[in-house]
Amino acid sequence: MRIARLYRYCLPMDSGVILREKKLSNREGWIVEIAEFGLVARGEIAPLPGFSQETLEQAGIEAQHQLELWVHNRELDLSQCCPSVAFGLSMALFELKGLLPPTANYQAAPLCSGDPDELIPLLNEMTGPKVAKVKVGLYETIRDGMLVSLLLESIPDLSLRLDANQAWTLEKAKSFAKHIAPSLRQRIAFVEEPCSHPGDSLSFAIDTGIAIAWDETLQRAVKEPGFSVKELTGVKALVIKPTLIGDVQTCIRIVDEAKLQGMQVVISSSLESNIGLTQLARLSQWLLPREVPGLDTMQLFDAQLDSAWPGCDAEVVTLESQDLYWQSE
Ligand code: OSB
Ligand code: MG
Repeated sequence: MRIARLYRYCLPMDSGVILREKKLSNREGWIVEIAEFGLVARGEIAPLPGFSQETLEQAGIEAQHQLELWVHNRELDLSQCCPSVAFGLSMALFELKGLLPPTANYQAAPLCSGDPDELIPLLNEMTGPKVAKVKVGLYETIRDGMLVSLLLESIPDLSLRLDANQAWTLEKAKSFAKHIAPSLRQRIAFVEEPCSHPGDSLSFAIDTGIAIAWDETLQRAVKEPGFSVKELTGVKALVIKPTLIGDVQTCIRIVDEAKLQGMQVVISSSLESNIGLTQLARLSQWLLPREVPGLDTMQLFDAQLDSAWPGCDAEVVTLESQDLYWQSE
């Protein structure tokens, strides 16, 4: 017999500058729990305000509907679901079928929101590849340029992933590049989405020799019928945020196609709770064992569900303390 439950969680957090326009003080989402043959699996469905098109309520209704089909042994068509629901349900099903290997990659690229005094000691302690992520495009390009140059100059084996979230015009992006000495530019692993128009981002990469990555552009492209990674050439890397992309199978296809194109792929967080984040760490270890994932977002949370994320001392609350919204008969 199949059993399903849907919890609605609410965890205090401070998203800070990570979400530019829409600061969050609580993260809300759904945890699905499915059970069959004495095995239990979970998945997280957490549309991200300002990024997901679906609302929390819409996602919950859709998830409940799919779970009702599942408990009645009906075939699910996750390709018809919104991305967060497709991701959470497919993760739970993968886990239940034993298809998601247990080993996780908890190594994360530390996320810096502007203060180098915080980041430098942290980076000096890092073992393994020294890679960090810095949000740019929030302030003047000269300030971003100085911060990036300072970090690269103080830590010679550091490489940086920068993320502008489409904040720059081509002109601004080039003005940022002017503040980075050419000898430092190859240690910028990539700039995610430098410009509001993808074409301008490609021009920036060609003109400055600084590599770029797609994040928002990939999210938009996968929604097009007949999407293929081949359409996205000209970038060094793809950032996959599964909650914003869709089911696990689609994420696997993107990884496979990107590898064929010689592109780097980074699995990244959409501010899921530690439950979803741990599954992303497992997905990254499974599909991209040599890649540092972009999962340094538990630091923004003031509480976590059921168990602790490595190194995170936020209060642990039980899943049962959250709202059990629906369960199967
Ligand atoms: O801009 O990449 C982003 C998290 C939520 C929404 C958008 C973004 C992010 C992150 C996640 O930056 C952390 C990472 O990618 O390392
Ligand atoms: Mg990004």
